[in-house]
Amino acid sequence: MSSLGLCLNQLEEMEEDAGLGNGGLGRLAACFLDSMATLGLAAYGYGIRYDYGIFAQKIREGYQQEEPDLWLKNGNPWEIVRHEYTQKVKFGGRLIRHRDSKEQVKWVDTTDVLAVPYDTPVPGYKNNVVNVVRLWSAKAPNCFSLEFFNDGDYLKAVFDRNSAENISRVLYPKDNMFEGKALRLRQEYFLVSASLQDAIRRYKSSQPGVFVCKRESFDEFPNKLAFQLNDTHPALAIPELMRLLMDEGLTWEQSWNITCRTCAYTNHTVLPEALERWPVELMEHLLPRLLDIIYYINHLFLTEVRRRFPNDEGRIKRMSIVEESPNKQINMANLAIVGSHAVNGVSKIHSDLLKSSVFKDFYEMYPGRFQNKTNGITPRRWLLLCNPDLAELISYKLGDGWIRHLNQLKHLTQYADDQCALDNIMQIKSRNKQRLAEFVCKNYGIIINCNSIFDVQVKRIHEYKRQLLNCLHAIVMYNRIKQNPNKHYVPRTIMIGGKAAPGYHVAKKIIKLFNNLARKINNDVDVGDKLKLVFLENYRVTLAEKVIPAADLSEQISTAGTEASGTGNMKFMLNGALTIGTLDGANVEMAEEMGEENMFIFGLKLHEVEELRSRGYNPADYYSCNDELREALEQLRDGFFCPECPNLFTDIADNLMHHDYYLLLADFQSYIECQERVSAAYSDPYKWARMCLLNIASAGKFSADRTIEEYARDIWNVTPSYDIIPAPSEQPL
Ligand code: NBG
Repeated sequence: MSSLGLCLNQLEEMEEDAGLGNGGLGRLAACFLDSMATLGLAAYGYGIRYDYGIFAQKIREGYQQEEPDLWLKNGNPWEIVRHEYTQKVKFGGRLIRHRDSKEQVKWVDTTDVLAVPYDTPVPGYKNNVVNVVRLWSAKAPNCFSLEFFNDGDYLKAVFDRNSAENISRVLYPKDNMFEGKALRLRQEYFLVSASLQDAIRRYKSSQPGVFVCKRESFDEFPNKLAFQLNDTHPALAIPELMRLLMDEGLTWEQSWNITCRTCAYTNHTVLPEALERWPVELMEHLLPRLLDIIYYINHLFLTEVRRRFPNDEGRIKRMSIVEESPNKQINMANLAIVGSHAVNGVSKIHSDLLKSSVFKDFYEMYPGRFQNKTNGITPRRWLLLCNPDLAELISYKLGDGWIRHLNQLKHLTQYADDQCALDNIMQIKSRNKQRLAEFVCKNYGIIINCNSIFDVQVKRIHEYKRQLLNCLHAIVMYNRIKQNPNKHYVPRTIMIGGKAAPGYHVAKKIIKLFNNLARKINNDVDVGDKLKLVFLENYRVTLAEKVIPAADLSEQISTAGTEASGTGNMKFMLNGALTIGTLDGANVEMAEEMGEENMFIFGLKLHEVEELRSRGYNPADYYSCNDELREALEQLRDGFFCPECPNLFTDIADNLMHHDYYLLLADFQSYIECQERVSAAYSDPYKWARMCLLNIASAGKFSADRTIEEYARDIWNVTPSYDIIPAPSEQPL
């Protein structure tokens, strides 16, 4: 590289992120791939090779604008196309039944699309294991639109190929939100059908590179394979596996037995607007054979429910896979539960909530099916790679065993009162902060005070995550400084980063609001460097790697009961940032690990949220007796932060004052007081440093290696191995 005059670091900066997911869900899968390879598990990650990943976010005049993410424009040296494993995926068509058989149904006159796999290696950590992530790209077969060829309309036939190839064109940019678009359903089926056919092909050949079929019997299938459904997006795997097995000649009963023993479902949200419900009409049109199978699964299932719970039609209605009103829809979560042998949530509180509310009926019917698997993150990317100085310090103190066995971090507690170790940690933090400050100055032209608290909230913009509560705190700080400019304040830099779904107007307005607050506050001479606001444009993995190691304070402030787990929370903890948070998602278990005295906890607890809502929540109760809250809301309402368009934020204020579904006003006072405790703690550098160290020392549980060990033991029935296998160069020929 250097002989070519190229600098490796510069080249690394130029490389595009593979932004093939929206937020925590896809990123979790990426961490799991790293852990599965490191634990020596033979695992494949299947997905779609989108031409366009998550959009690039530009901020213009404070507003988010989306630009297409053509991540493949300069080529992608890490992948290799495997034409030899191309699969055919069917759409549309009609069914021909053989008498009344549920097994022998022909799906004919389909429009077929080819799925072409591209493989990217996933190396384990220094163990010579390399797994693959296999992403499917859609391609029209040569015979596509044959009728037009016959009509002689050659050009139309060629242009029409787009409709097939559009399947892998673009990632739907909504996080935690369902949108019932036909193309999205086609994407989900495309992924599922190609991946299952690929797995069945591999099962049958049972020897790498051998194409002739060796295994005839499917008896061993559930012992050799496990399909872990990452939310319901691939839940069509259940009827599709049924279809493929019956087409192989198995009976319904044999196929159902294999399907349920092979599939398991992870739920990642309880937000009702995120739960997938596909219109029956759409399925009938696109996937008639699958709908047929779903109907029969539902028929057998409801028969069983009726037998177990006689005369309980309410229960039947709630549990049915096919919902009748308002429109006929397929409830994908119900389908996923019925067709799986294990169902899990992603943190303790979330898994309990599944059992007590969303899936209560299913829990009563199948109590043994429900589990918890608390999320984790890979310590290789989220410490070793992104914070090399801290990694080196830890290895210097403890050796490098922590890289594979993150629980060893607990031995850091012996340094909790070691001034020298605490100084080292804070020096590393300080250098990381300086690097981030340089980045912020270079990219946004804002000069920030490196002695201020770096107070960071980076995640998708969503009302339930309450970036608005953070904004209210910024307004309160500002008003206090203005009222009393000469008082001493612990300086802060509040940074928010994250993308809003392009059609989510409220989320987009929250971005605009924060940018307007920044404009006003950052240019006020009374404020100076006591308070600065920075919006981190185009938040993505590569930016997270710069921001997280430099953070002092991590904002995890969702309404209790809404964030399934969170994984950003764990990344901050591992890098020695302290958390201000509610008892929601994995925050609960973080507090358990480090002790509540090492975290800034505020706000309503889950049972209090439930009580308040059932009592009837009235936001006016809160602002009428809170002067600072009322002042902030009035400023939003009357255009104080937007003189050029004074009504811009009126709807935000009105919504908070009259509806406030996520209870920001109820948690406001508790949040402000908690932020005061943060500032006080930061003024005591020794205390703060000690808390940072104890955060790092307690982060062991949140290794994705621990999570994967639990999946392996409790769901997949496989045994991890920390063996180092011989490198290719060491293997006998
Ligand atoms: C998200 C949750 C997060 C959780 C990740 C990974 C969806 C549907 N859910 O709280 O909102 O950390 O999944 O489990 O994207």
